[in-house]
Amino acid sequence: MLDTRQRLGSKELMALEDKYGAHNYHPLPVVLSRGEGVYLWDVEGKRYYDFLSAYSAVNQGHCHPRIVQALKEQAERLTLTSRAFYNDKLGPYEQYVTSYFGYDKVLPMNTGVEAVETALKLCRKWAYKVRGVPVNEAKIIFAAGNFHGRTLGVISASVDPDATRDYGPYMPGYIVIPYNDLAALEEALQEPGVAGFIVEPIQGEAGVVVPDDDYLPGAYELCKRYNALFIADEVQTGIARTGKLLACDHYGIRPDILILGKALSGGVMPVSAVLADDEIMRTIRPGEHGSTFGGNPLACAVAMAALEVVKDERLAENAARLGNRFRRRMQQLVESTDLLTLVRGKGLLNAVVINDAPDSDTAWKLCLRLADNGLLAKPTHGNIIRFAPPLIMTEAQLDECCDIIERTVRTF
Ligand code: IF1
Repeated sequence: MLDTRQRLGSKELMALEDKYGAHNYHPLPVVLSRGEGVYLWDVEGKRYYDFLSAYSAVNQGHCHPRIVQALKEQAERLTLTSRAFYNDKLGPYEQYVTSYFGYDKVLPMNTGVEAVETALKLCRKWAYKVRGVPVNEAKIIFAAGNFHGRTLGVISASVDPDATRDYGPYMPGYIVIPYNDLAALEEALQEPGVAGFIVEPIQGEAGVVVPDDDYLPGAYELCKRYNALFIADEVQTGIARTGKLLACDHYGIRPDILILGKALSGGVMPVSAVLADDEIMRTIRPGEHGSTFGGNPLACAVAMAALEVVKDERLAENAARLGNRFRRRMQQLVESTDLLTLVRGKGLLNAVVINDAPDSDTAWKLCLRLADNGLLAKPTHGNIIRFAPPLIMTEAQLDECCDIIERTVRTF
């Protein structure tokens, strides 16, 4: 049975997904079966450079040997106890991750959106227990263009009709303001009951939108002035992706609540975390929040290895250096072709904008050609392509990838 399945080709495998899986995705027509470092292979054996890194979950590269080793060793000892009991990996991991990021405490979860929900619940708890907001009157501010995940509580803050259509009614207590707009933030913070502001330091789904240099420090200052929590969703921007350990490090600000996911496990399994100091974290008490899998020993072992790799292999430095190199090359390309209008990003989280309408299919078609030429990237909107390779890439590999992109654009 297994043998026959392994021999199926791309066409058959795509047909199976089409027939038996919900149609909630529209993937590029590439069926992958193996990954190593910056490379992926499809079932026919064709090799690609990965320029998505599973939406920045695979910052450490595919199947990193140290992370996989940690996974194997722990999988053979103990995988899950639930939080009904203590386990011998959780305490050491909590000590490690809090000192790594500089917070009093961590609340371990699994997916990114669960960590976002956790942060929102923490913010509300803090509003009632510490700030003294009257019960059920807490409000949280979001920035338009946000992407924080797919739960009802989180899509309620989305301005993307694809995320919200026919999923109402929505969560009350949210205020959505324009991104990169400090005046709008200050106005919203003056509303009664506002307890926090949640923001992505760089908006991913919106098309790798980097705010003005004074935006995040200014937003942090405003939150302090109005006694609201500054909550950073670094699920995508964190863990060295933008050239610093956290994107907030570029601006010298330390969020009151920090949300991490994706690369916290190097893409090996879902591991997310919410970090905060005691004044905030101690407002949640036994029985008031949790999950079956959060803090499981397998996740703890994997996350510790994944974070060690980030430090030991100096991935933030590499992302910063390669990012500059990438944008320099892309800038030259932008200036010498009519197809592209601009490149933007930080570290190895970048995007190029195509000279076409947001609802065109040009980015999709270009991504198909890139795949033909051995490089996998994903459109975000019809006219934007995100480029986010694993952070372990070498300069020589990056140059080769720039050559592929350049050749593909010039012959498009
Ligand atoms: C999908 C985008 C990326 C995130 C931020 C929380 C989450 C995400 C800042 C939730 C997740 C994903 C999920 C993925 C598409 C994707 C994405 F294009 F939609 F915007 F990465 F750029 N906060 N991002 O970016 O994390 O619960 O998924 O673990 O297919 O939905 P999750």
